[in-house]
Amino acid sequence: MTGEGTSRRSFLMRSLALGGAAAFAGTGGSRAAEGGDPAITELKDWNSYLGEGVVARPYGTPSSFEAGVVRRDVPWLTADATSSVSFTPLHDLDGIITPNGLCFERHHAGIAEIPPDEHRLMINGLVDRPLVFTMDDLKRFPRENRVYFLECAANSGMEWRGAQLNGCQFTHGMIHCVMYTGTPLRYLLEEAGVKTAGKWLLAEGADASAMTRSIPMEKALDDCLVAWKMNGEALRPEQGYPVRLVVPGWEGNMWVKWLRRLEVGDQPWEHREETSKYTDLLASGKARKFTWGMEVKSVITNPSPQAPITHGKGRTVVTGLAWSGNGRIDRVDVTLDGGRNWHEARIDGPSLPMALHRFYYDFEWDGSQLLLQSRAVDDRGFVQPTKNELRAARGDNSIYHNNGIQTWLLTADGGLENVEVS
Ligand SMILES: Nc1nc2c(c(=O)[nH]1)N[C@H]1C(S)=C(S)[C@@H](COP(=O)(O)O)O[C@H]1N2
Ligand SMILES: [Mo]
Repeated sequence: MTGEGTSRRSFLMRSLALGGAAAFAGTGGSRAAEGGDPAITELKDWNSYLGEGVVARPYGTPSSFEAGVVRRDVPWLTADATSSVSFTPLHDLDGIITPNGLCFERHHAGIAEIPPDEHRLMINGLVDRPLVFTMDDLKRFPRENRVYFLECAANSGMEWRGAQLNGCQFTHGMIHCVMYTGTPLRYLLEEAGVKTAGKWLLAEGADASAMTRSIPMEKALDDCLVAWKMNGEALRPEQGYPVRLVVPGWEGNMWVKWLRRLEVGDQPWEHREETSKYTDLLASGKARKFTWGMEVKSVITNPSPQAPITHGKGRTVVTGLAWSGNGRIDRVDVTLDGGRNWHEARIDGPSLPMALHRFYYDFEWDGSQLLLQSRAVDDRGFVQPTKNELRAARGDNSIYHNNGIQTWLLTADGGLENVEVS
């Protein structure tokens, strides 16, 4: 086909042009050593033994050399580990999908271990037919596959008043992004028949915290999923096995895990998680409530305090993540000088609404001290604010919904520190 030939040729031309433009001087790889590099010339163990056979590892795990790539907690943040949080190691990951074993966890009463046969999901309240579903029942509804980020509203909460935690795992790691498989919540509600007065939904978990949140009916009927798979396999116990609610673009607290009950009502329930918690205390003493949407945000994941530059000056890759509960990310800019000059970063990989986006900025580091920041713009035109802009609008009592611009100080030795530029 001529069309194909032409497009392939023009692709080649394009990549050649890009290659030219992106050529770096004296970087990337070293010259072949005179006497030969022992890493190449010497016979290694692994060249000479027969390795483990298939199914030696029936469920595969990462290489032992990757043992440092793990969730971490900040012990002083919470009184104990059962009502606590662990953080995704964002600085060790690439692309937009979080591996299941590395998704941050937020539990109010630890991890519930539920045998799927014994699990039930009930719909009651203002419905024509109260219903109970087994897991088998749920799997007979039409399924959808969707990639979404889940961000806890408290992500970056410790950073409201100033730079505090040293690493993007801790400042921004209450987020993950996986592909969910499940059935639209709408189908289950249609089966039960929501009465005209039914304007709100209460979602309740089966864990010991019996966590509940009120969700407006428009959102429930729009894009929420009742999901039982993440990244193709069953939900992990940490993420709500056997079934959780997916509330795209909205704060993580509403994504009820171990979902056991959906009650239809005519008004919100005003439970703990939407009054005493997950409300934003303003300088006036009034609190904003029902601040569901997660606003446009980004962070540079590499380099960062846990991932310093070890290669010295020259060719350097800056990468990070951007996301918005409003939709897609249109643009990410990176600055090396604390916001004086901005450069458009390259977004690579899928650009999906309410999912993480991966960006890159390639540059030649001259070894000098820099102030690195990223700033995202979403497809609704929202621009990520500075932390000062955020504090001017909301005061400094808040914990939740900090989407301010993050700054890393890069020093001449390649190390990085969490700082603020005011
Ligand atoms: N049943 C139940 N659902 C829950 C929670 C919980 O403790 N119990 N924690 C909530 C909070 S505050 C967040 S941020 C997300 C965290 O989801 P994850 O553990 O999959 O990261 O789950 C939400 N759903
Ligand atoms: Mo949360």
